[in-house]
Amino acid sequence: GYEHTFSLEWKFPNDFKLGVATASYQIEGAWNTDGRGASIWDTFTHNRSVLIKDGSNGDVACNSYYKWEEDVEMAKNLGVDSYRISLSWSRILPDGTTRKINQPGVDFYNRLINKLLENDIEPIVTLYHWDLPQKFSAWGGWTNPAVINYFAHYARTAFGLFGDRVRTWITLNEPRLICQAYKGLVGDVTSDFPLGTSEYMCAHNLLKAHAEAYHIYDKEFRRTQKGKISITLDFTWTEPANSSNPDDVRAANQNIQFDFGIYANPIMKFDYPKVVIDRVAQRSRLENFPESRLPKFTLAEKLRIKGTYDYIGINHYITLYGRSSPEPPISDPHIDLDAAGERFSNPNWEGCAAYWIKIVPWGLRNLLKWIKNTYRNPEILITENGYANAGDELEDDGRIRYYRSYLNATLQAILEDGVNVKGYLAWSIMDNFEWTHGYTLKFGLYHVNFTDPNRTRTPRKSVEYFKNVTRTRTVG
Ligand code: GBH
Repeated sequence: GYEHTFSLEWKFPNDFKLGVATASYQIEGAWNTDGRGASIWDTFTHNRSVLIKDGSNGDVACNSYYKWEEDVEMAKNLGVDSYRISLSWSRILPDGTTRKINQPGVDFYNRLINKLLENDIEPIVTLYHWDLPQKFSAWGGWTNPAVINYFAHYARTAFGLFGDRVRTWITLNEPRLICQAYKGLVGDVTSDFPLGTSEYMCAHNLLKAHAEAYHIYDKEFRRTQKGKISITLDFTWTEPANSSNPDDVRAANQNIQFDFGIYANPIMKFDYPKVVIDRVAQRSRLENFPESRLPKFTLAEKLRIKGTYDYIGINHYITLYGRSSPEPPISDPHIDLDAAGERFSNPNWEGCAAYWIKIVPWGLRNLLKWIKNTYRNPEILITENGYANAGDELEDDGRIRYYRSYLNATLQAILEDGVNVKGYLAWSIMDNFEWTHGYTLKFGLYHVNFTDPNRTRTPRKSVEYFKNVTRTRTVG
């Protein structure tokens, strides 16, 4: 059953991080200020604005490059323990491929990190949240293994510059999205590699890049900086449509392995999941490829990737049902055909302005239990979870219902299921540039007025709710 009882007795443990999350391109603005180099998102939004719902871009966004002090005050007002940011690679290393450091960009992050610490708020820092330096676009972005060493250099640079004050690092945000949407949905990247191949080349390179960053931290910085480092994966929970039907159970698991296991297994176990290796090999053979479209790791590479996590970061928004369906016929290769299975939502679940987000708190609880059981109870940090409005309303009772139920599911997972969840970061502290949805979807606890040059922030009703959570450390 999926009973969802609320208990006001339950408290978030003292060391549990209650926080909020942001990302550089979505909030900073100042896209060509103070020496920042261009990223694939600048180019994409400028050249292909028809693909952005409202034709907008992140040139100004929330203007947080200038309004960072106010952002920290908002975080302080919310009473959060942690504030997740991402670094803009091209603000620090404008070209991406040279050692030249852009000091004003470094100064910006120093000011922000220091201000957070002065206010007793822990900065949680993501190295890469999709804004690849433009230079790499023509190289094929992450489908090109040459990017790995440049990322490693960037990671080392960031640890050296900020690691004396950062205790929680995230290498990559949602590699699946980077790879599966790179042909247009996630920035301007040119690649001739066809779908069905590119997703796997990209995943392969990202796993190696993550592992390099981890080992650099481990070898060169951990002893003095004493932090933790891992990756953030998105997790769409897929519940078997009929859990007493073994075919549905298998189909649901297969979808989870193609979405999540493809990254989690090499890092938390060893190599890609067997079902992914087998299915891509089998379909590649039927498609007449000389070898599997899924690249192979050498033994040395498998060992280098294995264990590169101090915790696991999870972004969670979506629960779907999964059921078995006939093997898709052989046609143009695509990772979705390799994954097969059929996924669907329940029209009775309460939704929000983002069509893909429904309020299904038991999905979070089930996925947390699944991680515990599948990967020997790792430390988990929920690095994003959130709800969207479409309009300018400040009375956001839906968001309050959403946060309350997902925070409660998190508590149930900790207290009843013994899952080792160490934090929950709400997406997001304020409305921001929602990628291809532009400013049409508003995920903020704070409303931002994007027609006002001052980008005025106004607390929504949910700010009061969240303050009560951080004050009482209960779901209220
Ligand atoms: C996260 O992933 C991101 O990390 C964050 O930056 C983002 O703001 C947040 O979620 C809220 O969306 O209409 O075809 O684009 C987002 C991944 C992107 C997956 C939108 C679902 C909807 C399908 N999501 N996508 S589409």
